[in-house]
Amino acid sequence: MSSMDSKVSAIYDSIVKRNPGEVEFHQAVREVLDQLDVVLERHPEYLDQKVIERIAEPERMITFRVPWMDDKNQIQVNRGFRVQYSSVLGPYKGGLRFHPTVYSGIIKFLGFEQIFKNALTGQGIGGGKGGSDFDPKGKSDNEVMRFCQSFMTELYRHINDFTDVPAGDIGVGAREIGYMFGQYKRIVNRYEAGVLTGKGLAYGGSLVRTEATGYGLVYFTDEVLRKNLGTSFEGKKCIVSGSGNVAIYAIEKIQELGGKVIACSDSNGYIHDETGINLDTLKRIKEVERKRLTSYVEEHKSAKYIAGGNIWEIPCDVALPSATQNEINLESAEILIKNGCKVVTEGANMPTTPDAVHAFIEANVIYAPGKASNAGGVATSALEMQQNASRDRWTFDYADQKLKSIMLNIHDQCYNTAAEYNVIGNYLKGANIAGFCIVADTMIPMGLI
Ligand code: NDP
Ligand code: 2IT
Repeated sequence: MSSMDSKVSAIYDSIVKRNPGEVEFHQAVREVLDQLDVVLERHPEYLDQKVIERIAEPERMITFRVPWMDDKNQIQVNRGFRVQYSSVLGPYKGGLRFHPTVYSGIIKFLGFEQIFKNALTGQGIGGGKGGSDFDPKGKSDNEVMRFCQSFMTELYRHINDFTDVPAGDIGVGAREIGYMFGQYKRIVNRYEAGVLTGKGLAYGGSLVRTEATGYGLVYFTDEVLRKNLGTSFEGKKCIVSGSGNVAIYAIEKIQELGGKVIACSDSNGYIHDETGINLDTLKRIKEVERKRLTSYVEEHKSAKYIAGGNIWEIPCDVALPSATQNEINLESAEILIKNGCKVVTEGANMPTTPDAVHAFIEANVIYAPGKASNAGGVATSALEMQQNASRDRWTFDYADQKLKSIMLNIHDQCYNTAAEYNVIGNYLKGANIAGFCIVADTMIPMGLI
């Protein structure tokens, strides 16, 4: 499936060799390099200047101990990470993930993708990512606070509003950002609102940041539907996997645009409701009560809960994977194709395995990679930084309009780049080439960095 030429292939092999065992990172690198042959033919300077080798090596990677006391007065030790990947376009920018599966390979895959995603937003933000193998599930509020304080007690020395600006990702929402912001402020004795994004509205947060990734994904998908199929969300059957921040606000916007979301999931199973997911119930269960999806079916008799099942077996028109990496494999892709799915746009980062992506493209299913379609979250984080820097507060509608125009702009960059390389409608190629060229063209004039 690869179109890599021998030079790029040798670069890829050396990246694999110097980052042993980090399979998700290898996968993310390969996705980009697989698209670059045509670009390197036009831009031999990228090879001469060793742009790929330089971009693939993080500027800095920090790993640290996070000791904290649980509610039983037992000491717990977790590992913290921050990869400061590329500051070519601006301060490092990217979320923090708290999940037991976190290790260097996950942080580096996310940080690497973030470079190109952030480039596509056009907002002057570099790429970074961080997190911990801490598992927030089943932890009390006090435990989460103590963990976040300990995490920031080390992280604070590596970040500030001009250097590196973290935000949320899986397991990190407004609650965790609040605890981390409080600890940062206390240590540095500065009310430096722009050091973190995704903050509460009362202390420098931006309206629309909570909704941004999900809304942005749907704005992008709406444009994909219009441009390629001359249609809209009206009457479309949609599946949104996950039931966290991205999924909830993707569902909200799809419903507003007249689509019907018939299923969503968590890591234990999925709910299927042909009458459409009830968003008020879903929000209350997940955001207020912090309960599992099983509670949903207790309240809605039209819905079924399927433990451990495969959500992609349900026939749909549009699939929006919004839970985690590699959640659509080849088998699921083939089922989606067979059932007539027309569009797959990623809310999560790298949710589709490479063979599944290939299957979608071969079957003419329109596929958009997360680095384009889920960029609305980080884009609105950059809008939050802008408000913090100018001590301004925008209305919901103003921030939402900005988000929408950024997503349309990202769409057009991908679409037009694909057209320029004679692969109209190939958002995989369009996004990867457009993102890579922005970083490469900005980096070269800066000399040997
Ligand atoms: P949340 O923590 O709010 O929700 C994550 C959801 O995904 C939950 O439903 C969770 O289920 C499920 N999930 C997480 N890990 C796994 C797993 N290993 N297997 C199966 N299901 C899993 O995170 P977000 O909604 O913020 O993030 C979802 C995706 O979107 C991630 O890929 C993230 O990187 C990406 N993203 C997030 C952005 C943001 O602004 N938040 C921006 C751009 C991308 P359970 O509760 O059972 O764990
Ligand atoms: O993957 C992502 O783009 C995010 N988790 C959001 C990052 C951010 O800085 O808002």
